[in-house]
Amino acid sequence: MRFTNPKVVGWLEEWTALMQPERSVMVDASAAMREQLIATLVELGTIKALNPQLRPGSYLASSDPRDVARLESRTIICSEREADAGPTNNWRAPSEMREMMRKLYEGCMRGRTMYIIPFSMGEVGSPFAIYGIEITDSAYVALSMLTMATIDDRVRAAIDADGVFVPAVHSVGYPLVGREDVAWPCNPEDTYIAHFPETREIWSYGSGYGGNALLGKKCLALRIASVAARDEGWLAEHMLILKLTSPRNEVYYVAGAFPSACGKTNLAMLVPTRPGWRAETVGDDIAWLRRGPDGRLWAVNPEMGFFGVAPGTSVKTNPVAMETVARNTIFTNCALTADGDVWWEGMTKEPPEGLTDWQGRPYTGEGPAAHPNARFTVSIEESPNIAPERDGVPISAILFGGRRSTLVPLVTEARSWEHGVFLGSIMASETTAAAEGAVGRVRRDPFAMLPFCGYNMGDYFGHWLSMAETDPQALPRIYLVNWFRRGADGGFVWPGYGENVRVLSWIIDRLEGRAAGSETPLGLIPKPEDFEVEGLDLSENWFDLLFSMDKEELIAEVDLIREHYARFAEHLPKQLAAQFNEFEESVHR
Ligand code: GTP
Ligand code: SPV
Ligand code: MN
Repeated sequence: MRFTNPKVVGWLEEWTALMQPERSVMVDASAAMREQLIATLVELGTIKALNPQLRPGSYLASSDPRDVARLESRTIICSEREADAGPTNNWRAPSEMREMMRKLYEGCMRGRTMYIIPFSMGEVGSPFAIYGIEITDSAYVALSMLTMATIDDRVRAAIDADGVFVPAVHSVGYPLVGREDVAWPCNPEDTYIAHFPETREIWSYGSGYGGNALLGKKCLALRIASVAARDEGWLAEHMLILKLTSPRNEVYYVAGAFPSACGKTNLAMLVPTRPGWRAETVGDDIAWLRRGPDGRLWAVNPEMGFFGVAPGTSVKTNPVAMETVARNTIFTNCALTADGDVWWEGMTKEPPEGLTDWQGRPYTGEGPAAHPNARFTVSIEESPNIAPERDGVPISAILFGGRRSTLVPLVTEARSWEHGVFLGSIMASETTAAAEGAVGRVRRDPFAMLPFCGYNMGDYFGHWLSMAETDPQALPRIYLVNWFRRGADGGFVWPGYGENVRVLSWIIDRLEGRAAGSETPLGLIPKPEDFEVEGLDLSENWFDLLFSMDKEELIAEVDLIREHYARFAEHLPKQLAAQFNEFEESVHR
């Protein structure tokens, strides 16, 4: 089961010579491979088996406390020209970056096993699949990739046949020279996650965590794929995909771009509270979208697993996720209960007695017991509610959402594709624990792609606009949503989760021409009589709390958007400058 293609063999030899692993292992999808990886990780202390009575087939991984989230400051787009990385990405010249990182990689796998992981993002054999080979010295990464990507012998054979793959190099950057291994080796001082968009390569060093290390996910399926999508006329997006069946038995597919830890997994696993509605998950993090022969935008989820946020997940908020992670799940940085199960903030109202926190210390009640970015890694096959459609679904509506305590209404409808692109381009959201840095600071995160766009974001806006050059009426309608408005008491006004079906219900009514709306500077909002709130515990002035826009704040927003747009200089499409002028006028009207 080794490679024979000279291109693949040559690449593997080059990196083996540079990184000098003690041995190498070809990763396959066999049960024996999984068991071997688990045994290795248990022995090292990276993961602990959970109580098989409570959480069969499941493990808890504890990371180094310095390696708990994506590192945006260390994520770099190494395009030949700086302008092609754009104003929102870190940029380094490829030759300079290669030279610097080659030094880091030299001997970095000494004393270690190099895992060779041929994988596919997307269905094997589909023209839309992208194949890659990740080489890594982390058994945790290898085990996680087995869940998140498609790994089987057809992928290896296809790569061996034509030598076409995205080379993805990963090392934790902790060679075993004159020292013993540790439970979570990493190298925070020298961490870099580098992308070479022109040659479609990924070089990652120093972190073993999620998006920094599982290179099929953010690095390939978003950053590299977004560049391929630009060149080939499709879209690679940070989006969930939901299948929704209405009480009239009409089926709709909805995609939604929300920034990290802003509700994609939860909406993808929606359990509707309104009678007659049914929801199923197609994808929870990444969508690849293309125009079909019918002109519609068709979406696939290129992933095979969920790497989801644990805190806030409970039987009440997300029963589908709770059922999905009931077995065969790797948890990372959750708290451990006295009886050998996991716990996190929000799972139950009160933490159980005898808890061990995510860093392995007896929990004293101070600070969170689970890390705020604690996650579960689980196959989509464990979900009780996965939609059978894997090879593309036609999207009827696209949602752009974020965390905004104020200003942005619960839902608005864009007036056109172009206006929708404007709304996507001005999205902002309060930062979360999914990346390093302060939490709760409002920042512009266009299309929820700020950390994931592999090229100039201004050009990316233009690429979105270009989708409407042909057959614009076949494209999905675009909506802005915000589940996170806060009231005077600081709490969320909107109950969210399963109740979000009420927003989807209004959206479907709009698509079917059954509901009217009122114009606002941010698009059309519902008429109160068209928006179903029966059975909700809302105050008398619910409509204002959820939908009103403060004029002063809108005026301030105009200035913030002007600053945001100024960054893109000549890369800002003219249509968006025009949209901005219209927005400004409507605010002052
Ligand atoms: P990434 O995996 O980081 O890309 O995040 P995501 O967008 O999939 O976020 P996820 O659905 O995991 O939600 C993150 C946090 O937001 C969790 O703590 C959820 O409980 C919380 N959340 C999700 N949906 C809602 C909602 O409708 N209302 C409220 N109040 N919180 C929500
Ligand atoms: C995100 O941060 O958007 C994630 C988690 O989905 S990670 O894979 O770590 O990027
Ligand atoms: Mn994500």
